Amino acid sequence: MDLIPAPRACRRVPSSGHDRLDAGTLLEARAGTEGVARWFRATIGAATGLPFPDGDTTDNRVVLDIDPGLAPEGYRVAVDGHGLRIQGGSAAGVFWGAQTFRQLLGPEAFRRAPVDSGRAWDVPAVVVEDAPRFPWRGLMLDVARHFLPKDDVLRYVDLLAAHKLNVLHLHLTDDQGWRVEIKRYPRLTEDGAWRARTKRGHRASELWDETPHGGYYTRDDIREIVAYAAERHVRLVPEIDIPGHSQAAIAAYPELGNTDVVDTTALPVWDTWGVNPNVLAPTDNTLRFYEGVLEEVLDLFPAATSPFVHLGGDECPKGQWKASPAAQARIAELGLAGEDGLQAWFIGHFDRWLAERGRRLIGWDEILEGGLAPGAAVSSWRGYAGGIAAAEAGHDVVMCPEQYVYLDHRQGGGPDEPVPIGYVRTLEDVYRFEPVPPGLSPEAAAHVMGTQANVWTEVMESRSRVDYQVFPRLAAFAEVAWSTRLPADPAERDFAGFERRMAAHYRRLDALGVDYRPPGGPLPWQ
Ligand code: TNX
Repeated sequence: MDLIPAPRACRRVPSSGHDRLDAGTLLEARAGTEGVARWFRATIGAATGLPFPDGDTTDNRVVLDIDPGLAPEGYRVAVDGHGLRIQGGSAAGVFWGAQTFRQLLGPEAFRRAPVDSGRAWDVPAVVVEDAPRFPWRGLMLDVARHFLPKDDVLRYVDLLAAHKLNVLHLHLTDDQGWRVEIKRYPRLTEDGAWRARTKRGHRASELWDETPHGGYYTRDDIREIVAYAAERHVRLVPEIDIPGHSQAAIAAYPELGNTDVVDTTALPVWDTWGVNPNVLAPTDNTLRFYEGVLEEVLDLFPAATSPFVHLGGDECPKGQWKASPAAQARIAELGLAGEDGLQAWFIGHFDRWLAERGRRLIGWDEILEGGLAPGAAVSSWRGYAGGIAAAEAGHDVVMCPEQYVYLDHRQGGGPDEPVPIGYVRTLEDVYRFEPVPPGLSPEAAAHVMGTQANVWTEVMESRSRVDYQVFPRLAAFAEVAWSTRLPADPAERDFAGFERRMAAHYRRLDALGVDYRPPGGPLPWQ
């Protein structure tokens, strides 16, 4: 059956006689599972061409049911002679069970229409019992460096859900583009969403693509993404990156920058990569501006599905603050510990501001510098160290060390690998990633909410290129994030066994139309 991610337990049972889907198969959606039933008909119904009418009058039926005795996201799929049952501890659990059920049906169940409408849909007689290891199983998409159109984001929600991943972190702003419409500051997208040209390649190349690049999500686009993700039990984490990585905002509203040391009216939306010196000025005007932005962000991303709001905090060079008399006066006036204190003051302000509105702040591990704000959670990207320090201090943590789960890094060492960023992270490297570092005390380990893979898109200008970088590594990552069966010691993980199961998973990805990197290496046209 080659399920990915591997479930906690899966056993074969004697065939029951009711382990086949056909035109007469009913779908009984018990209380609370109506959304899963909609997904089931729209997805498995479309792939099989079967109607799954509502009903409970025959044993030839699929039952969706919530069993509060199961873990919140846990599920049981039983094909054992009492109808086909998909039970979960919550609607989310039923949904993950339905995803497993789809894998049981074979790769054709991942298409959008039947390729052989006369075929039988046998379901193997099994009982699968399963529950995730971590509540935070995520992917970050950088839609700022290269805009990913709304339809592609919706498709990624489906791809995450198919791998039982439940967090999509959208990196919505950066030096090279602002991607979310903000009503009260229209220039953020009128000006800030467009750049004149794009640097091709990473460090090695000095070529620019002279074609303008841009795009942004309208408020209705965001609302659609939110509703679509909610139906698939994927939580969204919007990221508005401050106080660094902000040149697109400064290009649109020059007063946000350090105007006493740089002529910010001359700054364009940035057209190159790296760490940018043009950072936000530590003024009340900046705080009020971003409160205005965040009010709209909170309105667009409701608390129920976006309890966390990411405020970046990464890679903020302090040179302009050092040189700026206004910034130095601010440091003195507030009695802060130098420029690091100023960064902590920014983050601390919004930590309180978000808490007052029932949300939690999360930021990259640089927010530890100058003192962590009381409610803040940390995305640990520069290795484990920031995450360990935060967890030991009682803060929640998402482990996403670049050494394992940066999917912009190359997948192989060959010269023909299409994306040249930095280091090589193979499928096996990802499979051997352990989110909880050894030696963490049990209390600190309880603060590891989970893990996410990050996709920075400097050199991914198309959906196809993003697919190539994300897959197949996301399948290995999903197993790490979900499965309780993987040994904590990475050396003991059965990578060969995972690769054997991947043979079936590549057929699913083919049916889904994913442009993954083939096991033998890049395709000649990549
Ligand atoms: C570091 S990870 C960054 C990104 C880059 C990435 C490239 C992080 C919080 N900041 O701005 O895109 O490296 O790998």
